[in-house]
Amino acid sequence: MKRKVKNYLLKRLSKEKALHMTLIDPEKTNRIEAERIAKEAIRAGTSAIMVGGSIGVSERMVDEVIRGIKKITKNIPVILFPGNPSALSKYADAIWFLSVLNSQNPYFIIGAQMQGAPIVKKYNLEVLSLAYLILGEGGVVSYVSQTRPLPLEKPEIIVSYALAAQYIGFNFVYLEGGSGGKPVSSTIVRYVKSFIEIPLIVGGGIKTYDKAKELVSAGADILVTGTIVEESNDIYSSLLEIIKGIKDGALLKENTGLNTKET
Ligand code: 1GP
Repeated sequence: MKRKVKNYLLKRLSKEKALHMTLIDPEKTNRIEAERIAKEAIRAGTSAIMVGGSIGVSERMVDEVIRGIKKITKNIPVILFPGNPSALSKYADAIWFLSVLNSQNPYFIIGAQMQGAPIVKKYNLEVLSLAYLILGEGGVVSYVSQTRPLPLEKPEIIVSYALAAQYIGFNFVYLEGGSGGKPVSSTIVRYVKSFIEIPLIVGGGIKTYDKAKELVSAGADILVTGTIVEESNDIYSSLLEIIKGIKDGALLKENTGLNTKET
């Protein structure tokens, strides 16, 4: 089994303590725009580009966007972040093979994954298994995936899901506050991180230096930002601020109890 991207991420995590990933939604971004975003994001110091979206994304659209990104870089991995099993691309380096663990519908927990697995095999994509938990406002993805977002005032439920994910064998946990929504609180991040050893990814509504620093110092290992690259007139400066927040947060990081051993 390929482990190139996983090892790249764990190696960088062990050295830098926290990373940034840029999310590009092919429904909102064409190939030319994707090239521009990738160029600026890499210049600002992003560690990987994620490609995917919840609605209106086809395989052809994903192919186009990734081919654009690949023109810019061969060194920064492109990781699929699929909203459905028919929006996969053979041009990606890896896939977040995600299960929406708190969906109310088994299709989003294991059905879509079963449909997509043979395609992942055929395209020879590296698999990064990911427990995806939707919290708080949840946003569009919570409607699409028929998920009742976990309540922020009940951190014990969120922690229990994250821990269960680790025990089942997922390699990463993602706390999703919903694209463009209110970010997950640092209290939740700190609490979840005190229970799990696998890397913790946090996304949804992160737009400022302060928020990035706060989440990372509380224990987040990877921050994902998407909306900001769609809205900003100066992608480089906006991402540079967030990545600076991540680096400064990493210096204060309370819990680095990560199992970052390469496999
Ligand atoms: C969405 O967590 C990601 O899946 C990114 O959220 O678009 O708010 O940055 P934003």
